[in-house]
Order: sequence, then C-alpha cells, then structure tokens
Amino acid sequence: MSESLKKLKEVVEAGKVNKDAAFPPQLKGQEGASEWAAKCLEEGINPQSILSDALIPAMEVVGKNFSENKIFVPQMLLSAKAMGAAMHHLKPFFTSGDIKSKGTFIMATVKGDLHDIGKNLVTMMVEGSGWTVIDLGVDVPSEKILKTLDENPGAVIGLSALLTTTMTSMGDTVGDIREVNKDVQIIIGGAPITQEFADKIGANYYAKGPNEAVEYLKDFVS
Ligand code: B1M
Repeated sequence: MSESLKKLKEVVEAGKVNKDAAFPPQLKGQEGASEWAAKCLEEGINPQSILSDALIPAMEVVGKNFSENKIFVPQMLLSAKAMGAAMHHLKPFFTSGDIKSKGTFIMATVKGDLHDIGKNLVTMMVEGSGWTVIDLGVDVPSEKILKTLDENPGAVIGLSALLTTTMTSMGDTVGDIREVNKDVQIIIGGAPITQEFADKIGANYYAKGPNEAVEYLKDFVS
C-alpha cells in the first residue's frame, strides 16, 4: 500500500480532520484526512482504492476499538468527521455522471439513526451513475419520505440503518410506505441488514454496498 494511503488510514482512525484541527493533541500541526486525501489523488491513486483501501478499513478499526471500549463516542465522531473531510475530495470523481437523469432516488437514514457515512457513499455513487438524488439526511420519519415520494412520483427509495435498534424503525418505515404505495421500489442497506430482513419487512432489495444499489437501479431507469 502506498505511504499516503497508509497515512490517510492512520489519520482517519486517529480522528485528525485537517492540519488546523486541535485533536488529537499529539498530531497538532500535522496534516490530517483532508490533506492526505488530496495528496493521494495528486499521486494518481484511484478514488475507489482510496475509499476501499484506506477510508472504509479505517472506520472498521474505529468500530472495533469502540466495541472494545478503547475509544468512546467523541473519538468515533471525530473519525467520522475526518472521513467526511476525505470524502469531500473524492465526491467530484463519483458524481460526474450523465447529463440526462435516469430517474429520482430518495435516500434517507431511518428515524432514530444518526449514521450518515454509508448513506452519503450510496448517495454519491447513485448520483454518479446518473440518477437525481434527493438526500433527506438522517433520523428521517416516514412522513417526510412519503411527502417527498408524493412530490416525486415514480422515484425509488433507499433506506439506511446502522443500528440493530433502528432496524425496527426501518421495518416501520417500510410498513408506512407500503400502506400508501405497494409498488414503489425500496432498497435497504446498512451493516446489520440482510436480504432475509428485507424480505421480512417488505423491501424489494438488500444492497450490501453502493455498487449493488447502483446495479439494481439499472432495471428501473425511467
Ligand atoms: Co455508531 N455504532 N453509534 N456512531 N458507529 C456503530 C454502527 C457500531 C457497530 C459500533 C460498535 O459498537 N462496534 C454500533 C452499533 C451496534 C449495533 O447496533 N449492533 C454503534 C453504536 C452502538 C452507536 C451509538 C448507540 C453509541 C452511543 O451513543 N453509545 C450511537 C447511536 C447514535 C444514533 O444513531 N442514534 C452511535 C453514534 C455514532 C457517531 C455519531 C459517533 C458516529 C456516526 C457519525 C456519522 O455517521 N456522521 C458513529 C460511527 C462513526 C460508527 C462506526 C464506527 C462507523 C460507521 C461508518 O460510518 N462506517 C460504526 C462501526 C462500524 O461500522 N464498523 C458504528 C463506514 C461506512 C462506509 O459503512 O455505514 O456500514 P456503513 O455503510 C456501508 C454499508 O453498510 C452500505 O454501504 C456502505 C459502504 O459499504 N450501506 C448501504 C449503508 N447504507 C446503505 C444503503 C443502501 C445500500 C448500502 O441502499 C439504500
């Protein structure tokens, strides 16, 4: 792995957002995720490799450290911020899609869930594949999704959940949507989600990652 990719992974794990960031104190004045991501791109490293070889593995380490009580919520949040700062540089590479929109995709992290990194990745990739994406953000109640669907008939819905507790909320959201609209395509994803769960709650498809979501959407180009 290149030295810059290694450094990027390290600073995301450490929660070092950029050079000016005061945290962590031992890295004061040193370059952070923003600078190292820019450097990786300057060196010609493929944006997909920056994502899958440095950023996603860094968040896996962060999750493991959190589970083992080696770090706590504030550190996890700073790592998420650092990942966001790096993704800011990658976004143009993932969103330079076709000019004519292939359709509308409504994306949300379900009610009660504040995790948005995976959602943002799906948003970027789907947008980059030529869809118009309406990103409703995190902690989104079903009413908001239904209102947006009403304003955008024919749209496909994407839902993300990262917590076992918010899987219930995802089930409720899909139930609320199905009460009003039996036919809308609903794609779900997130670390605890499975196809079995998708079948159980009445979603059409479980996408393991953004690429699976993009592939599935190919069948619904308007
Ligand atoms: Co939270 N958190 N967190 N967290 N967090 C996890 C999820 C956890 C596994 C950590 C752990 O214990 N090991 C654990 C959940 C345990 C469980 O439920 N089984 C956990 C917990 C417990 C919590 C809190 C409850 C902690 C607390 O307060 N005590 C709390 C809950 C807050 C809430 O949501 N109400 C909490 C808070 C936070 C922060 C706010 C500090 C921060 C999020 C900041 C942010 O997102 N802006 C945070 C973080 C960063 C994590 C970890 C470390 C990283 C998540 C992440 O961004 N991963 C996470 C541990 C881990 O995942 N290893 C953890 C990288 C991202 C690219 O992956 O989101 O899985 P992911 O997305 C993937 C796929 O899942 C998929 O594509 C993406 C790319 O491959 N995907 C889709 C996702 N959505 C999709 C939708 C699709 C298709 C694919 O189609 C529609």
